[in-house]
Parts: sequence; structure tokens; C-alpha cells
Amino acid sequence: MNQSETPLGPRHPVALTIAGSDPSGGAGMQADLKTLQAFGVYGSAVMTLLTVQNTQGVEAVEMLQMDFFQSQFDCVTSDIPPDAVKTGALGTAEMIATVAAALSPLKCPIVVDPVMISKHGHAIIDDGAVDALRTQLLPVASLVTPNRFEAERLAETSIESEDDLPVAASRLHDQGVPAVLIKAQFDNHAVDFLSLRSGQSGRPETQTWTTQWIDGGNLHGTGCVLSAAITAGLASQKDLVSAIERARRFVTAGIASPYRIGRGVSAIDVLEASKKTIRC
Ligand code: PXL
Repeated sequence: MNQSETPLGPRHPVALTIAGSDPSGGAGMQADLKTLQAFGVYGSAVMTLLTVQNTQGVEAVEMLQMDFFQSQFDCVTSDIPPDAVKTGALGTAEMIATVAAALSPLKCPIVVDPVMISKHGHAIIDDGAVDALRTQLLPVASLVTPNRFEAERLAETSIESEDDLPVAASRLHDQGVPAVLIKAQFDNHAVDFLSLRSGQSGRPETQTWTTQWIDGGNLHGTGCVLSAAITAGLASQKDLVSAIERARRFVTAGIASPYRIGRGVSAIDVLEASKKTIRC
């Protein structure tokens, strides 16, 4: 029996999310699983940290023990090998090192969403962790999806305009990641900048998607949903650019149909987004 078969027949695409819990359901592992499901991809999930959180803010963060993370990872992946992996909130340098070591033998695409700060400004990562993301996780990643702020911290360079994006991306490539998607906003437009470097030092190929900025100011979880949607595409054997384009359409539709679920931020309605966009 090969990896594409199970005792019951052909195997369904599987994506593994390694992330933290947002018990309000709009971000983190919960958003990842809902998004994967919307794309018809089976989601498995290994937890790194727990938050105490509702739509009005994050009140506390609790890390899981490293050996408990490792046991979850070994137990799940030995039984259900993933076709793609995504990482979300990892919390500390120690967790990032543990996750990077666990992922390095895997052959499937690995999408790293370098989650640093919650919508309400609560740090979900400690300071040493930024260094660990850069030096330990980027070398095993296939794609990293920072927003402008995360790209500035990871690349240690400021991004004032679109012209600064290639330099930031190039510094991230230097850490070993072949694909970088920086999500930025300048004035009234949203710019998603993709940089692909194939060889060790070759000039990257780039692609930019510019759209009118839609004020999703009161939404959270958009970064999680975008990277999970890309991961769903990769798990289904889509090429990276098609996976990104479909994920962007999905998030744009999702921003237009928010769930006003509590007293604070809204969440993306992934079911509505999928009805509007997933046809292929
Ligand atoms: O949206 C980023 C994010 C990821 N993971 C967890 C979070 C958040 C934001 O609040 O709580 C667990």
C-alpha cells in the first residue's frame, strides 16, 4: 500500500496544522481546520499553545510541554502522513526549534505563517522566538507568509513602500526558504508580493497582486485563513501560484461576509467564502 492508498481505497488529501488554539474560533487552529474543511481537505491538528481569548482580546497564553507536542506529532503523523503542513502560532524559541526538527524529515510542502501578534496587539511569541523563526524554521519551510510587520521583523529591514518588498523577500530567501509571500497595505490598496527563488543565488521571479484595500479592520484570523487555504491547495497538488490565487479569492470573499459572532472582532465566514469561490 503506498501513501496515496488506505485499506478502504484512494486516500483523501490531508493537511496538518501545527498551531495554537483560539477558543473563540476565528483564528488559530480552529480557523485552519474550518478552512481546510471548506476546501475538501482533511485537517489533522497538532497543538502548540492554548490561548484564553474571545472576540474582545487575548487574556492569557499557555505553552504546551515540548514532549507533549512531540508525542502528538509522532502519534498523528505516523498514522496519517500529511500531504502538506502549515504552522501558525508557535510561541517560544524552544517550540520553534522542536517543530523545525520534527518537520525537517518531511518531504511535503511546508507553509509557515509567522504569527507574532494578535489582532488586539497581544504578543503570541516571545522575543527570542523571532530569531528562531528566522534561523530554524525558515530553512525547512517551502513558503513563508508574513504580513508587512512580520516581514520587517524577520528580515530586519523596514518596508516603507512597495519598492522595499524585494529586499525583504530576498533576505528571507537567504535563510533558505524558496517562496516568500508578503502581505502589505500601502495607502488604499492591498499588495501581495510573491518572490520565488529556485537556485542558491539566482534572481527571484516575482509576482504582485494589487487590489483595492477592503477595510477588514474589525476582522481577525485572515492571515490564518489565507495560509490554510494555500496549504489546502498544495495538499491537493495544486501549483503554488494557483493555490495562492484561489486562496486570495477565498479570503476576499470571506472579508466581504464576516460573522459578527461576539462583541469584538468578527471572523471570516468560511462556508460563505467557499460557496462564492471554490469551484475547482
Ligand atoms: O491570527 C493569528 C493567531 C494565530 N493563532 C492564535 C491566535 C491568533 C490571533 O489571535 O490567537 C492561537
